[in-house]
Amino acid sequence: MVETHKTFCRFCHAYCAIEVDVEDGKPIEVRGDTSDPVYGGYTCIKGRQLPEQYTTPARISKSLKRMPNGEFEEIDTDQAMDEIAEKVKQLIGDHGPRSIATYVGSYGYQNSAALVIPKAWHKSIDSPSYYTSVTIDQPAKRISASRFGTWGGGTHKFTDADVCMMIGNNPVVSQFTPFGGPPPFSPYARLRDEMKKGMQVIVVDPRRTEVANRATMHLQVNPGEDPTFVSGMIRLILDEGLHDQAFCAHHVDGLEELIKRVEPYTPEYVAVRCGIDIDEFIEASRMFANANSGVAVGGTGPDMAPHGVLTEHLILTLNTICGRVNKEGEQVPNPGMLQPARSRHADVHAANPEFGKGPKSRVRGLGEIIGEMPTAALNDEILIDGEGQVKALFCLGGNPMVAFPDQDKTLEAMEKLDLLVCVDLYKSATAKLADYIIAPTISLERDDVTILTDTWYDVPYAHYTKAVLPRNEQSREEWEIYWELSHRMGVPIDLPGGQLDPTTRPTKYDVLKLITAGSRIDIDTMRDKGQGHIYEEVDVRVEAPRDGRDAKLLLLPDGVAEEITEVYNENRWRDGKIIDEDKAFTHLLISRRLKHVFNSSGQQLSNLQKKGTTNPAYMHPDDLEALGVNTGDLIEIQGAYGMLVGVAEAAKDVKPGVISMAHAWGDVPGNWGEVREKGSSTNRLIDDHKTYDPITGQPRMTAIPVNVRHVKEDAA
Ligand SMILES: Nc1nc2c(c(=O)[nH]1)N[C@H]1C(S)=C(S)[C@@H](COP(=O)(O)OP(=O)(O)OC[C@H]3O[C@@H](n4cnc5c(=O)[nH]c(N)nc54)[C@H](O)[C@@H]3O)O[C@H]1N2
Ligand SMILES: Nc1nc2c(c(=O)[nH]1)N[C@H]1C(S)=C(S)[C@@H](COP(=O)(O)OP(=O)(O)OC[C@H]3O[C@@H](n4cnc5c(=O)[nH]c(N)nc54)[C@H](O)[C@@H]3O)O[C@H]1N2
Ligand code: SF4
Ligand SMILES: [Mo]
Repeated sequence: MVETHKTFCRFCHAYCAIEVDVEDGKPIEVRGDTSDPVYGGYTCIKGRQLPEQYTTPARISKSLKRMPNGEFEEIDTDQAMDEIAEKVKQLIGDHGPRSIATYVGSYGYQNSAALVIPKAWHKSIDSPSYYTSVTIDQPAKRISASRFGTWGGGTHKFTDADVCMMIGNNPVVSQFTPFGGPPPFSPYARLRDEMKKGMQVIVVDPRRTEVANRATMHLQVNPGEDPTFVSGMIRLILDEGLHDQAFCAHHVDGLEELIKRVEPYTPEYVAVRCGIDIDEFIEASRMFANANSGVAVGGTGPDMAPHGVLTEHLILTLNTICGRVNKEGEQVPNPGMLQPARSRHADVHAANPEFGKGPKSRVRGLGEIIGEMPTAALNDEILIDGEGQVKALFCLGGNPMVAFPDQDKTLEAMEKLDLLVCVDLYKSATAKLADYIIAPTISLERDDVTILTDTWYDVPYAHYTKAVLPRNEQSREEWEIYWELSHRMGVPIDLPGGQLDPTTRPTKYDVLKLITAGSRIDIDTMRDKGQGHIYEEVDVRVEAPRDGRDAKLLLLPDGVAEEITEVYNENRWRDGKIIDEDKAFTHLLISRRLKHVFNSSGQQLSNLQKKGTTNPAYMHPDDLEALGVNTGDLIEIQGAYGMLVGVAEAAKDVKPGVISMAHAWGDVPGNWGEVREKGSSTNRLIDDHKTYDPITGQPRMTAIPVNVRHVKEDAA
């Protein structure tokens, strides 16, 4: 008997509405749910592999404990949690609560309680050592918005806009767009539909990406030059008076000084430095400014490059001076279904920087940002002995060994821990080093609700899914580890709707109810719908400004003016070579995503392996020819801090002088010989203490200067 269930896919954060056929308790097929009012039946190749994810023998379905001989043995999960809780108590007694750390990785984001419960538990035990992948991703967005101030009415949405400019963002592959870009599903169809209605799309990327191929204009910039590009655009728009002068007159602060600061960024200067055609730059600037609606968005490209926080600030500035906000009387397309209802006004919420306060890191002058500790400092917090040292790490659906900057240092750190607990579906590069691997309750076995994507939709949509399959009794959800600890240690977990009962195991529904207490639409209503739904009755309009609210959007908060000038004064080039740490380099290695995997997830599944088992080093054919390298040859990529071996692949879409390579491949260091089967970690090239953002600590993770050399096969 085949039963069909409606749910949503949680292989990635796009949360596509799907139907799953279940036969004899096992998932056998996944299809897009054509009845869903937002997703309309879209799926990708990864989501369609959920049945194999459930049945693959590679899956960890029983918890494992590392024995003194180094081998893993199965352990009953309650027994494992008893032992882990004892160890945590002992470490807190000996070294204080800060010694207990959590890192929530990308699979924590697919569980709608995993970003809330661990954080609440950390607060309860008074341990600031709470880390997530966001701080090695795009923390620049929240940091820059927090010191800029926010417009009460929100910014323009994608649908029906006249223009969309994507800077280092490739949603056709990544399904990820920050606010104002195409919503995270069916991105190609969304672009096509809007372009048919007249939207002009500008893509700024060193690679002619899948989204660039469909765009009105593609500016193939040099990597790492985004602050120059956006400064130049701001200059041109202000110079030609194309900005929204009425909006600026009332709501921004620092315009005059900004005009002076961006003055040197002439079109001539920008075109040379970014390696683009001057006329195209001018045309794109006017195209963006002359539109009535639509915003510029940045993806991981600019955010991972040097000055990522500045670039995001400049993008906010660009959108703001062009007045791309919802004004009084206009509709707020999606005010968020899973958060408390609040009115929206045509005024500014004053800047309130989410950094520079709270606990401090022990290294590089860093400290808490956006309410968590910076992940780029976690290795050092483990490695540096003394007061405040991290001794235990809970790693929830993350893979530090391939995702953290500086792979050798990460290995040293993971090995130094007194306790490493991974909640992982596979024996990943990191889980292999763990003391315990706890079997995770996988998506189809869980209730979840669209909290993560709540404000990503252009319409008031939400989806609550019940578990499709019964849960594997030995498994635990990512958040549930903390309930287990709370239960054994008597630590309360306080949530918006009240305390989580430490005595009786709560259901996921109980937990979600407490997390979403007071939300605009109750989760019971969502659950009763049985599928995703647009809440048409939610119609929020931007109201008149409130009396006495005269805060401004800050175009030049502390340090920004100086940084704009600092970028201008930088000179990274000498004799046609890029200089890094006094050495000369020929190429810049940039980050990217691959359609058939989600970071390191998916590399284990047979249909996805057919699409490739390595992360090729994509280079322009002319560059390969100059090096005497053919597609499929091994190349050595050497940076100032490390080296990796990759498999070369010719790609005309990559700008000459650039290598485009995905991260989160490879294994623990020393996997040279297996590069064709496992790929290589680009984090071998990234150091965490030389080129990093002073606020977020995020190292340079793209635009990395490197040299390339052909490796003769028998030498590998
Ligand atoms: N050089 C470089 N480094 C980068 C980046 C880059 O572009 N360049 N990108 C950064 C970014 S944006 C991010 S988000 C991070 C990602 O960093 P991480 O989140 O640390 O890395 P992932 O590979 O996504 O780890 C996901 C883990 O979840 C496991 N998993 C798979 N399915 C399940 C499941 O159902 N449940 C559980 N519990 N686990 C599961 C996988 O086996 C894997 O070990 O990497 C960052 N690092
Ligand atoms: N299929 C798939 N989807 C994913 C993931 C995956 O691994 N696979 N990972 C997920 C994660 S963790 C995240 S954070 C999101 C990220 O989502 P996106 O930010 O859209 O990530 P990418 O697709 O890598 O697009 C980044 C683009 O930046 C360009 N770029 C690199 N360096 C520079 C630069 O210096 N300047 C400019 N202007 N551009 C540059 C690259 O060529 C690339 O096209 O994707 C998510 N979605
Ligand atoms: S884009 Fe693919 S992997 Fe992501 S949620 Fe949709 S079907 Fe799943
Ligand atoms: Mo990410």
